[in-house]
Amino acid sequence: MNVKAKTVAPGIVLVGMLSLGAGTAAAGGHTWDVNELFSNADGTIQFIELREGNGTPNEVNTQGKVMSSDAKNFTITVGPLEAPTSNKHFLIATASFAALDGAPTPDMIIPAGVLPMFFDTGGDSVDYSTWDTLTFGAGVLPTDGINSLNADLTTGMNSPTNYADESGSVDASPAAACPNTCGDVNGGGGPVDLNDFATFATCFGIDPSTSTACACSDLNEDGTINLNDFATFAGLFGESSTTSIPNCSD
Ligand SMILES: [Ca+2]
Ligand SMILES: [Ca+2]
Ligand SMILES: [Ca+2]
Repeated sequence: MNVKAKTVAPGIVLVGMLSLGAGTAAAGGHTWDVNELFSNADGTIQFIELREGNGTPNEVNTQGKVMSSDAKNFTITVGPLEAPTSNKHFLIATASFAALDGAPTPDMIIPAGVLPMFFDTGGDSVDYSTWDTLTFGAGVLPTDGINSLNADLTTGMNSPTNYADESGSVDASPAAACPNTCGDVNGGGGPVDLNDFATFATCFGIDPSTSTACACSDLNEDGTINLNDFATFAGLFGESSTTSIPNCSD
């Protein structure tokens, strides 16, 4: 009995020491803060920028951590990260954000199942696995598609930064409705001419909701700029756009 106790106990102590070593000294993942939140008005375009705020080089274990809002959550699947992590950023964003001009490549895409509005623009708490939470009330989060919310609840131009230190800013503001008459793609009035075609060609294939400059190229106002619009455009070519109906889809 006495002999048995002496042989088992050291083994338990050894396992315990190994577990402790792996969990603390070797690598962690709990000093990441929710640093910046961005959303457009309908919550279809969002990003969460985390930042390692402790200057700690080995906080590589982001994988398995849970991002949660009051109503939704998902698990971070990216990691372990490559050290050093000190003061780095980690960008989690919607695929719709990743497609915008000026967007740095997200480190992880927010799963479609928690969209739109992973976090509620009207007030929410965004939490990184209980290690850090950014809580904001109604009217605090900008939704103009330009500005974002910082951890100190100040706002400013969105500044997404990823783990590779690529940063940028996006314009997710809603495109204005086309202010021109039908077929006057580039504005300025006059007949529908090659200048209008040049703008149309530039906008072809672009989502008009992401570009105010291309709003007039979606001639049938169905949210895409494609051959159907070209057919309408071709039919108007040479005509005086000032006499056209103001809205091609009317
Ligand atoms: Ca930022
Ligand atoms: Ca024109
Ligand atoms: Ca169209």
